[in-house]
Amino acid sequence: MFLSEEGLLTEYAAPAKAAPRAPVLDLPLPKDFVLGAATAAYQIEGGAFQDGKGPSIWDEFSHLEPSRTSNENGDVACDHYNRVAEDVELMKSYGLQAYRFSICWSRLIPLGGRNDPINEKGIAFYNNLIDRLLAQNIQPVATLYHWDLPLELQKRYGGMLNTPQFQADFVNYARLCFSRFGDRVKQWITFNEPYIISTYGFHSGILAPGHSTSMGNDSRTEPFRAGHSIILSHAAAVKAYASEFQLHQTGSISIVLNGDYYEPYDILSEADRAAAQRRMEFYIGWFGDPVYLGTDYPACMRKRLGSRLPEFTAADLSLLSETAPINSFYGMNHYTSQYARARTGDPEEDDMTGNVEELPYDIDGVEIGPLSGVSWLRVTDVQFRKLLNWIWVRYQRPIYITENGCPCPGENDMTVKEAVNDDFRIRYFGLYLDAISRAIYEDGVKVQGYYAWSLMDNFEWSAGYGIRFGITHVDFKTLIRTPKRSAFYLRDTMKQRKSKAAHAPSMNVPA
Ligand code: GBH
Repeated sequence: MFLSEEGLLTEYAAPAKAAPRAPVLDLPLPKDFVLGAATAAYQIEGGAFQDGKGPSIWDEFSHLEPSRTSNENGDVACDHYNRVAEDVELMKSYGLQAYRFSICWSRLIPLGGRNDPINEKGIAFYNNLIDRLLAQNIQPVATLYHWDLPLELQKRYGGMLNTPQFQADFVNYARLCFSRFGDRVKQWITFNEPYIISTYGFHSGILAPGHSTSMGNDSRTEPFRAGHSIILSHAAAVKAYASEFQLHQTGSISIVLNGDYYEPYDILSEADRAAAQRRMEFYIGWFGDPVYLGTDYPACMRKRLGSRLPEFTAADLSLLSETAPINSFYGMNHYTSQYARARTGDPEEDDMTGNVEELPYDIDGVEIGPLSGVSWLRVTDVQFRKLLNWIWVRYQRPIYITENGCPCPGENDMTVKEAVNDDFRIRYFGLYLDAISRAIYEDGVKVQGYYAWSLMDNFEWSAGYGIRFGITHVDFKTLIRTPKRSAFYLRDTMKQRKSKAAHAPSMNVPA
């Protein structure tokens, strides 16, 4: 076991060097474990100019010249906006019990702000989706913000760079969603992946609004300002939900954090072991500590970032500590893991990592896992189990896996016939579900659901349509949907795993 910089006991098992990958065992899962699939509005809906929708920062970003999204955009995407009935039928055939989607803010409030008009046609679209889901007994899980800020708010006051304005507008939008959909939506997620929003939106500039030092922005401070706005807007929305809606609507609310697990590059190096812990605190603790513990940013961030990191006022801290316990689950997006190596020398002036180098192999050159169809994603199911433990120990909340999945190697160059035989993805799902089973039954971690990313191939942000995460193949010329075998694997393995659960050792949940 290791101590992090501020002395928190954080690591459970000794890091394993790339062990040979085990076969999928279809290990048991609890009877009430929830199988779902996930999507995001801009990635699937299309209908970008339909029925009074206002533009979002993604409508602008995906039309920039030269293109920053692989010469593609989400104007049509999967045309889900016009194909809801068909898509809900697909979900039904996959035996899904939950569907996680995101709401496009600028469909409901085209200009986005608290004094701007509401677009009833946008509300009607989500009402129809929700009602169709419930008619098939599929639980709607709604994310309020999956990256598509109303463009007007970016222009009006800089969006997330203006904390009080953004917070007020976000809470107004959240209230609208709770009041219109909360009679039927019982699991709410405020923000998807604040780390990615902050770092990719305001540091590397790979995602909208595309700020970076090379574009003339201040990437030393902007990511942390954006993150600060997200945390405080989340907390204010949670407070609004708890005080105005939760009593009669009886739903739950939380945030979704993503993050890799980091193994030390050199297990024998104390500096690398500390670097691995620090990297996770800079990634996950940045948001997890204020949101779930109701405390300040991790001590290692305060120490290393100095004035780059905004301060919470006394009122902010009391809002955070008041709302922390209301976040009744931990929403985890997780795909892969890496090795962390302590950098020597001073960090870059806009460092986001705690001065840590990230690598796919360790000191012996052993790769952390097999490469999928995208360069940043390797199959690392062993580390997934470790991350589940890390989160459970630190935040003590039941976990929902709100996204997990991968593209198969070479998938985008395949014919439909080849693509539906997605053995690589099936194996990935199988191993990651086995890891969940071990975390539950061997480690005592509470994991309550698994939402595969993604229901269908879709607009993969800066990568355009070339990277396919779907359990459904989408032909982007004809928009024809074809189920991949992994969709039925998920349905069937879930049944099998749950029937084994009766014989599984009882859950040993630590106090
Ligand atoms: C999730 O982000 C998103 O929530 C979802 O919308 C997305 O479709 C899904 O993952 C699959 O990517 O191009 O090498 O710079 C996961 C975090 C952040 C991981 C951006 C990939 C790009 C790496 N992602 N990152 S790179």
